[in-house]
Amino acid sequence: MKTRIVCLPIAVLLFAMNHAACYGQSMEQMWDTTSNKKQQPNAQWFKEAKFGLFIHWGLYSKLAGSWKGKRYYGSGEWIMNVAKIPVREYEKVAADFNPVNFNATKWAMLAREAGIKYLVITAKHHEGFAMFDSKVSDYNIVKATPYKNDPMKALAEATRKQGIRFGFYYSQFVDWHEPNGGKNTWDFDESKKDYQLYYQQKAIPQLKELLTNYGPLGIVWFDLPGGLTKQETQSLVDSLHKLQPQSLFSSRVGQGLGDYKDFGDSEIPPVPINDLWESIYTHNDSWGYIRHDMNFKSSKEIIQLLAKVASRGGNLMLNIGPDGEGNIPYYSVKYLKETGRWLQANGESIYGTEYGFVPAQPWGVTTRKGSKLFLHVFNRPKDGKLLAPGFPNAVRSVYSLADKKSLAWKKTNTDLIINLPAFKSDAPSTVFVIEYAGGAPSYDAKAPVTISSQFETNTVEAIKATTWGEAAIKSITFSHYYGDWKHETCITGMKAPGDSTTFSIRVTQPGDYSVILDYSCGRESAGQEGRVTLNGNEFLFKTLRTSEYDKAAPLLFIKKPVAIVNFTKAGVYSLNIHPIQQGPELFKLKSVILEPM
Ligand code: JFZ
Repeated sequence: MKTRIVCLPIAVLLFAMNHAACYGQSMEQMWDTTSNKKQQPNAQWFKEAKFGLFIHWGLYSKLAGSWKGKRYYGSGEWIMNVAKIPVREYEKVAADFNPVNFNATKWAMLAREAGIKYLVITAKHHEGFAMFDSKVSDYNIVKATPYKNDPMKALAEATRKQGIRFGFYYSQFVDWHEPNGGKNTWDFDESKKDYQLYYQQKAIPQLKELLTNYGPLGIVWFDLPGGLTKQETQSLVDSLHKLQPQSLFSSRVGQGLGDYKDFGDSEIPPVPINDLWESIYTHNDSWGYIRHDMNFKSSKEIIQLLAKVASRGGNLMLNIGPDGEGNIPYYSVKYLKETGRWLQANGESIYGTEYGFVPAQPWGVTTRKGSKLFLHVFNRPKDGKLLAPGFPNAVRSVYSLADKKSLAWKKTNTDLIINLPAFKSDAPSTVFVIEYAGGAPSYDAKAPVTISSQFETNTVEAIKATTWGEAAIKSITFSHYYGDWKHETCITGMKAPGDSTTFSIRVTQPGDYSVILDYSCGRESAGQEGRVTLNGNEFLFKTLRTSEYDKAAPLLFIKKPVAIVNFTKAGVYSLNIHPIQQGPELFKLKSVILEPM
């Protein structure tokens, strides 16, 4: 799993940016992020939904990240694999699985209150246990637990009552319980497995049960393709789509045959994309419940994440992990409700929107619907004058979304400057609306990055770079604990003076700015000299060691000031970075930060 996953983000980036060849071929089989590009007849709801709830719930939820007195961190639903628990022992967890506090109506009402439009729950995860009434295998919640009920039936009904689309996650290939299922190597010999038999006897019949017995499904969220050729995958997809032609299949069905693309945790495509796509994040560090995992994202983080994903044209599906008794963690309930309260007032700027044509600014991001551009302001400019650059259209009106109060504005060429009212600077996101005339201009990925003294900090992200020679923009993948994958887009491969990186920046106020490089640098790379050129000045720096790249450990970054630059006038400048000598890669550069002095 680990060796394969490093390839995925590269492919993701390639797909988003249309770069050259991907080195990973196994990724195509395992972590498929491509979609069939076919117009799905029922995709509109998904395009408009923007906010989904993912639920990982299974026997692992009962284990809660502990096995035989030992605690595990990271992806809790992987505990059977990580602790190499034999099938016969793991099966016994079912005898104690009795989620008496599960209440489908409560869960669905929470989702509704949170502003969720679709919900996807694990019907069967890699552990192989069916959380539904299955005639195909007795290893299911009705037959094997004291609970004896089918919570999926109740949830399918309850969500529909709340107007929420319902869907199932199903691990179609990985099944650690079955002798012929994928990836249990501690009980079974992988080379002796007959995947076809497993698909015929368990995965396909169970998927048919799910697509037959639970009413219309918005989504079937396949996870981890494997063991099937493209043709076999095609016939699986066809036979299932016959049961529910309206249902959308996730890209991890494999072989490019999914109806929409999925990105992984902390992975948002760096530039807007038009196709159907979704980013999945988990609320804390694990997908399945872990008692000792309290690293929950605040409602402010969730709201900004949602806006950021929407500003690139996608959906956010946020995961929560209920415990083995059926309780949703306290902070998930709390922060989801707070997110819902924000959406109550500001939903118009999220639901049904497309990416905004004004690229990310130091103050925040934009979304668009019809002739309205929504400004999601995370940081208020100190003087209250907000710049929306790249705005060729005539402006009809500008107002606050919450109270509809109109605001004064001024336009100079394609710069629109809005006088913001006072508002709470620590609000998660304050939304303003511009109603404009004419068609939406296209998104300019090459627009210079705004640098303004009205903000404490201005970040120029790696994705904005133009690279030369061997320098390249890459997504680097690593985890902290286990399976909690992080992705950072960085500039890599700067090994010689010609391997350089250029950013176009637009400084909106003259003055002194500190130039800070945000990078990661291993032992081999540390101690090399590089040069920043900006505004006719050259600044030398020497790289500092942060950490070695290891996909199973945190990748550490340092924000290192390397220069002060004085701009005597506002304007567009070119910022270049390169090594001064040939050597190992200078560093992995995440961003350049400019801060007014
Ligand atoms: C897969 C599963 O293995 C995991 O248990 C969970 O269900 C998750 C939703 O999906 O894991 C992945 C796969 C890819 C990424 C992250 C988690 N990724 O690319 O970031």
